[in-house]
Amino acid sequence: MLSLQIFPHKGLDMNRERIDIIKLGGSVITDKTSYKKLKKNTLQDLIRIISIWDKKCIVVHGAGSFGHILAEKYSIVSGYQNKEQLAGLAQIRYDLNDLKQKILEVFNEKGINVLDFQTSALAYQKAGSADKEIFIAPVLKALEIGLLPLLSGDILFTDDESFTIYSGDSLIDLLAQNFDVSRVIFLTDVNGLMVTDSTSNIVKLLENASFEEFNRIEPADYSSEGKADVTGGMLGKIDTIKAILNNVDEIIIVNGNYPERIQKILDRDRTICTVITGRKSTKR
Ligand code: IP8
Repeated sequence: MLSLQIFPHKGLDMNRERIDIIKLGGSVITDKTSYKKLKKNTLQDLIRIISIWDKKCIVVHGAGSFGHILAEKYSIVSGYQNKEQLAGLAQIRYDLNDLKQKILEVFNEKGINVLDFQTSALAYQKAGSADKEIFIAPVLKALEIGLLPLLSGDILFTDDESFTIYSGDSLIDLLAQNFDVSRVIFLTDVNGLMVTDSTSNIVKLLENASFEEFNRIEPADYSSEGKADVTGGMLGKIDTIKAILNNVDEIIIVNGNYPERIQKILDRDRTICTVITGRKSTKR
């Protein structure tokens, strides 16, 4: 008779190579005002550049109009309230798969060995805890053997509310706690973080900030475009960025509609973007 044995994880190298995490923002790869509208050309441009990235990386994509529109309609962020929400939940998961499939297709066209993971199948939130648990070993192993892991924001199951929205940004925070991450690059539809100068009241691009400087800036100082987004848009990013900064060298926020800027970041050249130095950086 065949007997099954459970082996401890072999080959999970704790002194592993440092990685970058790239977030394909939902607002840059989809038209957020139009249900399930993909910006195919932009997606192709971005993946063309990612396919020549000089380092091991994980790609996380946002949901854009494949997730946020129905998430708002069915109040997914509030957790389980009524059974009508289940139709919304199932449809959003279906739509997210659809978006992921479209992204995978473009990676495949570029000959990249990309492998997708369903975030909600790897992560869970236990009762009475704000922290999420993630089963990281499969992602780690995929990276180790040379695959490019692709994950996304998702609807996560929880003990307390049954389910909740889990943004790709929060997922990146969790990944940064578990991997040795050098840079996190947010590809968005804005040039970076806009801040309002408290004396002149002029809104300008924040080009560089240290971890300490970034923590001193009050949320009210950030300029917001006021776009509807169940995970809070750019303003909602701020706290997550502060958390991620604890575990990475650098966070870069760059406009994904300008592929040449991303190319410059890849080449470590200066370009229009926001660069925030993390707590772990040796460059400080
Ligand atoms: O677009 C949200 O992820 P995000 C996930 O990264 C859903 O904020 C399902 C709306």
